[in-house]
Amino acid sequence: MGSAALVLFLVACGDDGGSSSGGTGGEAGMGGMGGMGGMASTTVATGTGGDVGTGGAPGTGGSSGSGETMVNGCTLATAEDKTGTNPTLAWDFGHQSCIVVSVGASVTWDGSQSTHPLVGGESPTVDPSSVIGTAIANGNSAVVTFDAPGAYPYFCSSHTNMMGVVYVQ
Ligand SMILES: [Cu+2]
Repeated sequence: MGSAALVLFLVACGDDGGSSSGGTGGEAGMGGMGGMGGMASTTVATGTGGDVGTGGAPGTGGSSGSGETMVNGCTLATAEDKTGTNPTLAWDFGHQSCIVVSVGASVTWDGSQSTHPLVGGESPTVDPSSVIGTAIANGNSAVVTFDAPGAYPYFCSSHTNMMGVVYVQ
């Protein structure tokens, strides 16, 4: 009984040893190839990292954009905050206005559209694509609803010193 048990034990050990040796050898080989692949990937990744660093440079260029250009006598920094309202602007000789409104706001220019035709653009150049060019004019006023953020310069086509900008945020 003792000998049989020992033989069975040895056979069992032999089987296990053979199986695990073969398996370990295979895995080691695969692992080696994987290691080489990993090194190649690491080299590529390092190169990509360099590109990301280069990408940081344009960010510096963006900061130079903080030097805000004056348009129609206005800059966003000095514009009057009218957010949350639908403001009415007095539209007459000498008009100069720089305001900030919320997206969806309606702005009314209260004044004769025959004497002072409201147009969009940087005075004295009309921008035919401006939403202000589609103002709803009733003769004594014009109303524009601003549905998209941006800067909307405008002026009077008869008196180009009547001007301003509506900043929509
Ligand atoms: Cu005018």
